[in-house]
Amino acid sequence: MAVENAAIRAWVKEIETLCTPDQIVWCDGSEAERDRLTKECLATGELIELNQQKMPGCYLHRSAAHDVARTEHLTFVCTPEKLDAGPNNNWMAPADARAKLSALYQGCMKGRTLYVVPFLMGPPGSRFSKVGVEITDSKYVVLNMRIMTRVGKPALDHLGASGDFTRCLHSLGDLSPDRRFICHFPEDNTVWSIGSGYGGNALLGKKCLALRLASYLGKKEGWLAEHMLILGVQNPQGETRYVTGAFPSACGKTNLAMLQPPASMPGWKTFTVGDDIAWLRPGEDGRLYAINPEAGFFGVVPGTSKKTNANATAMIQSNTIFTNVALRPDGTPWWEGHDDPAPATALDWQGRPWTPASSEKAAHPNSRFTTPASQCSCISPEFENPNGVPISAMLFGARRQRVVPLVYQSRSWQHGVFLGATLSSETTAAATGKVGVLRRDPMAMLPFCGYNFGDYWAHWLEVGAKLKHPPAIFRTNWFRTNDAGKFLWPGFGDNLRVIKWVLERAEGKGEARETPIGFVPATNALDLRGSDLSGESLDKLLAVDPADWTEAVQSQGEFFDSFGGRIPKGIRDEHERLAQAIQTEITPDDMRGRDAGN
Ligand code: OXD
Ligand code: MN
Repeated sequence: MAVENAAIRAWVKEIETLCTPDQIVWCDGSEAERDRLTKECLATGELIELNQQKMPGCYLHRSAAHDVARTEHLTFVCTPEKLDAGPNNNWMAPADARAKLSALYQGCMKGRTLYVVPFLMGPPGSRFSKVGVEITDSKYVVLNMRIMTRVGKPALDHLGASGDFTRCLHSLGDLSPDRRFICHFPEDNTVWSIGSGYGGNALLGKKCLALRLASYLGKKEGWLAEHMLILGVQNPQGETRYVTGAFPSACGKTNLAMLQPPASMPGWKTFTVGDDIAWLRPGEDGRLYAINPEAGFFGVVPGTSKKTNANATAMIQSNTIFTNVALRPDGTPWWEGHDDPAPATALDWQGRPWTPASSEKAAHPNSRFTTPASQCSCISPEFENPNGVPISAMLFGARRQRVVPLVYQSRSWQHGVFLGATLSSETTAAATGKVGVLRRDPMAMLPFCGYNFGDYWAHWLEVGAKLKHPPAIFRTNWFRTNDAGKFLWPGFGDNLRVIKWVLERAEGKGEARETPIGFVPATNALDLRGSDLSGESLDKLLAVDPADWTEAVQSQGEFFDSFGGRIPKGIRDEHERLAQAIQTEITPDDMRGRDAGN
């Protein structure tokens, strides 16, 4: 493909000199290119063909055993001033990062092919959309980028002769975690990644461009880049409203984005606009509009079944790349939580013989599917709308066994930003490190915000001030457990019951009771017709315990203190207000027998 853009050509020349590949291939996004690369990957073993009769166009990739998740400790934001990256990011001085990584890139593509992948994030012709160009030496990355972004002509047409694109340099290097770095240079609109082939580290349009660099660009240009799904919900009267939801990785965003209404809610329909990332801008009518910058889904496989996500189950039967799932003797994939029972024998995610008696899991807990959005039967008719969809409500959700009720509403935009800023969640397998540890994850953006959280919250407040009709903001928690450790809320399709109340509240309807933390559904306000939830479980799900919240307030304060003077006053005010509201509720009996801190 002849790329005429002089800035792209000059940059490719520069990287060619640094990485010294044997050859350069310019990717055009064509079907012929996909077929050629797939054949090459089958020959090298980068892909394994799955049963083409049962699952046409599906392939399996097995990654290196130590390259299976995002590596947050090896991810850096390289701003000239450390404080601008904030305590929420690892930081390296730009010159040091360039020197360190240049030494690793030096000659790293010798014997390899350098692929140039121009890609568009967002619908063609949209003022939201941004162009990136990824240089990579991984065919697997090229094949995944073709699913996750709009590759080739749409990107080059959008860019024209401009040099305003994100320069995304990726090499597998030697795949060693000792020589693995994912460095972001916000001031140069550049990402340098080396040493990993894992999605979040290597498909640079996703977390690197569409969240870390885009959040920084959004701050400069007056918009927001968020780790949010976008869901359209149509009520039985035929009216469609849009909701976004920020949840940490592997907390069910893809399932919620493809939610199937329960049989006991006839007439309701849902439409997926996005499952992971939203770019949001104030519209001329004073509402907030969102697009999904991606073109595909990179979803967590384990747990995906007809019961948890029938839409995803159907969509991954063809044209899907599976990474690190198990392989059954008939050439079809299998994973924990699959509709079929465990096979008598299989190969596990590393290609080793596996039986149900094996002590290890067959599929890696962070195994993934990559599937084009066009295969999703509930994809929204607005998916390609260049103007985006107007957002009525925003959810901030997390995985909390205790303390946080099923749902509650903020009193205002500022209070809603505070609810997002104080989000905390138990960790999952989407990043390396211990699973199940409680950590603060503001707006589910801890691994993805490309600058200081203090400045980011101030920016949220500024965006809100521009909105005449801001979305209503809620916190949700599908993961509260009973004393036996069992989930109290059924989740999945039943989450629509919560969203129904959310949309009622967004329109000034729906019954609520005010508590120190915000508005919780009043008794009988949630539509539970046809659900077998007991009254006792509902009470537990909606309980607000002042003693628990006294501890939470203290831990929030400690967290905010770590940002020093960069915390906006509005957020401090909300914290102070919560502390006082809890204080007036608490009795000495509530605190008896508790440790301070949380
Ligand atoms: C993802 C993640 O892959 O959040 O979406 O890790
Ligand atoms: Mn994500």
